[in-house]
Amino acid sequence: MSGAGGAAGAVTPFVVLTFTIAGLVFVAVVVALGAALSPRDRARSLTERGGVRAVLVLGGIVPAIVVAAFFMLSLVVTARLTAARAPDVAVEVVGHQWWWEFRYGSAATANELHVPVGERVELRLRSADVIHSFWVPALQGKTDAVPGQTNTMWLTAERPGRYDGVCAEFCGVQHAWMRLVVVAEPRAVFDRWLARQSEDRRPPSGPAAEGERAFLGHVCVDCHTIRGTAARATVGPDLTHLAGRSLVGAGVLRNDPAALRAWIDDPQHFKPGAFMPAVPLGVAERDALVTYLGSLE
Ligand code: HEC
Ligand SMILES: [Cu+2]
Repeated sequence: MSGAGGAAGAVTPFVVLTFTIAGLVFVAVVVALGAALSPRDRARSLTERGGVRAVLVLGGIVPAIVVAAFFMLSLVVTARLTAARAPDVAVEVVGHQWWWEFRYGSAATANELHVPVGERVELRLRSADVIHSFWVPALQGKTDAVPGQTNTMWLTAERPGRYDGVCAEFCGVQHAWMRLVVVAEPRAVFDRWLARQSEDRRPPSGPAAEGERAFLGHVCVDCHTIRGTAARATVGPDLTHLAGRSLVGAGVLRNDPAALRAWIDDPQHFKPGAFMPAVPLGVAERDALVTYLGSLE
């Protein structure tokens, strides 16, 4: 058991305590059973042995105290999990078949959730299609993203690092490739990242400018947004700062030029059934496109 989040930190000691007390009770019951079965006592009745009082105390009062104590403690732990403290950062999370959209105000990104270390991050979960479930085991329990409703959860990453997450509710053929990563970084790094994400794309030059023309001249523009250009569609991930992400296709590929080329040539090879078609492109055009996408930092 290794938790790295505020929520996991509250639950882990409770789980350990529960198992410890349950273990002690188990041992006590086995010892009492052994004593009750001892042959020299068999001849006498339960009443003669003072058994009625023992049953009342050990079988009634003591368990009542233990259960009541657990109940109180679970209320305290639950209160820690749901404490109505104002969040430091709020992110809108939208589950799509089969990728995650993360919106920070006007900035949008995909599959890579940046958070500042040690701060309380509120996630407002929605779905664009079917039921998904957002789960980053090291940080927090899972919460469903349900169409037509907003579910709220929160998490806090106590240590900087990358924490893997998945969709935990079967949502169609590519459910298994609906992964995500939480990147927890110091506040200053997070602020720089967020400021960058909120900007439009930097106007490209050279082959990248050719790539932008190719992007805008093909159907890419019907599904994707690149802020600062005419591409404003929201069927697929926002690509404005694609080059700053480590994953492509919700974890199916790492983000590098070779992988981007392969993805654009044939997304269906990597994610059969995903809602991005292979778009017929000339080789020069495709390579310019990859250069362009690689420049979108
Ligand atoms: C019919 C809509 C559609 C069209 C057309 C389309 N895409 Fe996509 N694209 C998507 C969807 C949906 C995804 C997410 C796939 C997934 O991960 O399941 C995606 C993913 C991507 C990704 C990976 C983004 C990420 O963060 O994982 C890139 C890069 C991309 N598309 C580029 C392009 C380019 C370039 C074109 C034009 C040649 C294009 N797309 C055409 C819908 C489309
Ligand atoms: Cu899903």
